Amino acid sequence: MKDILKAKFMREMCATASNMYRLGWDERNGGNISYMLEEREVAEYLDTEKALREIPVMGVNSVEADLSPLEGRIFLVTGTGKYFKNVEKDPAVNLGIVKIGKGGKSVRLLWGFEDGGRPTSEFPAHMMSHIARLKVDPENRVIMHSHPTYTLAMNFVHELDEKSFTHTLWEMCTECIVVFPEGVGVLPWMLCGTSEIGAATARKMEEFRLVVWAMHGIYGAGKTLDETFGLIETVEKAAQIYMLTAHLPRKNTIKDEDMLKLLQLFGVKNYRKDFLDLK
Ligand code: 2HA
Ligand code: ZN
Repeated sequence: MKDILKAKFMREMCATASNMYRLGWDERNGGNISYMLEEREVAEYLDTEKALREIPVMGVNSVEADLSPLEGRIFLVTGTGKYFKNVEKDPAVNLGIVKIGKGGKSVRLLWGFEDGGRPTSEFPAHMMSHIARLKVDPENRVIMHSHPTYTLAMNFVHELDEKSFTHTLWEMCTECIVVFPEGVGVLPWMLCGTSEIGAATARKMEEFRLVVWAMHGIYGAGKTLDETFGLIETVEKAAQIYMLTAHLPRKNTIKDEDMLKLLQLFGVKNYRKDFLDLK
């Protein structure tokens, strides 16, 4: 068997967690990532039938979550209580590879969580989001949760309706509307680590790859770690520009007609027309 610490998926996961930490998005144990792996890629490194232990699916407390649509699927996932700061220097303690068990009520640990750990407290929200995204995009592989600073700051001073929040972000960077043309979903403040927030996030994920958890953070979904990171990074950049300018007199703006020209130039058809105010 090959050395799993050298696997491309492992190196990418470590680099992503380090980047997110250094950007200040994931203080202490904030944030979590789950990355669905193909059985054949994992089989180069591990016996995918050999479980080290069985772990019940839970959030902060036990939860009601039906993960049966993911039965047999394998995820590389960050651990509960673990710090993104430490993932790269000790992946085998801070990360785990789990296979969703029969009926979707527990997971089988194939690798990692070497100090007795278990998947992130947001595991139900992640898995329900995977189920929702896979229905609309069979190539989706990644769910990522983070606490990006300016996105959070914006939650405290901007209206939280999806149209208005998305429109402001689109106005802040020329390419925002091309990067997330479907807009950004917004959930009100809710208790985290529960199946309620998991189900609410998953419902939004049928429509959006980005879901803001008001005054908490953001969820992103994508085909790769890079794509998902890039989505959150783009929202965060736009939110930063908003927060740097919101208190100053606005002299210029990117107009809705300009946004439409961008969509046409990049051939983007599936955008939220109702989030634009076109004459
Ligand atoms: O894992 O970010 O939302 C810590 C969190 C919970
Ligand atoms: Zn969080």
